[in-house]
Amino acid sequence: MHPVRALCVSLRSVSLVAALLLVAACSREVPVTPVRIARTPVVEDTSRFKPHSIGLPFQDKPWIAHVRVVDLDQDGLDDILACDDKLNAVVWLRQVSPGKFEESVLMADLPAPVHVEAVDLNKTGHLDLLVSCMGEVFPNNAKIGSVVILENDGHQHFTKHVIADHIARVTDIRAVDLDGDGKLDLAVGQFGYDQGEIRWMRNLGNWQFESHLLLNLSGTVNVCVADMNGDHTPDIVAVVSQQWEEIHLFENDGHGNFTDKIIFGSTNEDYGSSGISLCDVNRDGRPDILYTNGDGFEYADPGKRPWHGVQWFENLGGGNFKFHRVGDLPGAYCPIGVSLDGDGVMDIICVSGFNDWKDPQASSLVAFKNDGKQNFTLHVLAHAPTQLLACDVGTLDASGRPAIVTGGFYAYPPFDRMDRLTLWTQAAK
Ligand SMILES: [Ca+2]
Ligand SMILES: [Ca+2]
Ligand SMILES: [Ca+2]
Repeated sequence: MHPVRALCVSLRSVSLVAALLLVAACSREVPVTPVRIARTPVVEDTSRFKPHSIGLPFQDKPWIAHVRVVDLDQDGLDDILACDDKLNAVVWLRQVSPGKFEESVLMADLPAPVHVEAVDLNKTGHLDLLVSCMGEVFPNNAKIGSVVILENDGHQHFTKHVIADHIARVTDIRAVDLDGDGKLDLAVGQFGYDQGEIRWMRNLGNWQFESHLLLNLSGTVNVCVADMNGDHTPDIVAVVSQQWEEIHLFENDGHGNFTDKIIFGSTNEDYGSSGISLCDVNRDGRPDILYTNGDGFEYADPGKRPWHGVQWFENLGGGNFKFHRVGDLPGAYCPIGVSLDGDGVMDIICVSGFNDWKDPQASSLVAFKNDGKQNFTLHVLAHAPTQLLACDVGTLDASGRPAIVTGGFYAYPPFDRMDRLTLWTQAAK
């Protein structure tokens, strides 16, 4: 570890005051944002969504790390992709008729897949899959991660291309043309453990890629790609957890040269950064950043922490952002922006992986309802199943209203109220 960074880390753990001093003294310019603990109104709203177990029955404790809604076969019906770390497989729940799903394994023998994205990488008109493989889900410093692309033959039969392996554990891969040559490149987040990194991979064609290092910190959870600063070039936003607890914006000059800007840093090294996604929360045309902190992996006593919750960063343009706390949620994971009422006002749903599961009233699925002016009310949608790490939304039943899919990951007791994949449908109005 770089000595300045090592100093930063050791000082960070001393106290808030010491941490504030150290950030000023540190060569890394981390903007310190005071985190106000928001007291949002809470509404018990458990009758709004009806749960349905979907997919294959399970015997062992489910380990679903990620779900993604996409119409994989482009037949007009949204489908569900999931990363199953008990099967070490990416599975496809095809929506065969509205609200009915059939599960199949798209690719097995994947080493701990934790994120899947669908994109037509080689421009054949068919959706290929970007699969982030950690090698091991639980802490491990070995170079066991891999970047895998599954090439779709047009009939949802896939050929595996291992683009990079023997690298620090990979947690997220996104595709976008970063150097402006017309080919889709990759942004890659690598959690690692003590050593991780963020890289971008230039697409040379014929499944050949050239790696470029962007950051060599451990703990990257997500990378997202969009034009964040309004200069019409795609940028990369990343959340780095572990002891860093930072959000980085990599501003792109359009040719794949990046400037790293830290737009958030917590002085709490146990802040528990657990995920980001992009959503235009205030509908001003600029993508904003949704951000959860609720990670409980690696803790001797995994569970709720009073600072866990949800926040959004308002994109002010020009690469500037304003922090807003949305509300508290112990164990918060997987923030997704969606207009639940279909009125265009962006609500935020998320799940809890690490709540106090001995308490039957602990929330596992919630929505922060937006009043249209970015004031949020916490709606508790469910208390069970517990231990949810993954969620997504789409048109997944005949109602046409947004439905939710969640995935359960049961690493710590209590092992009750479990489900592997759950579809949550809204009653038609
Ligand atoms: Ca489909
Ligand atoms: Ca840009
Ligand atoms: Ca916005």
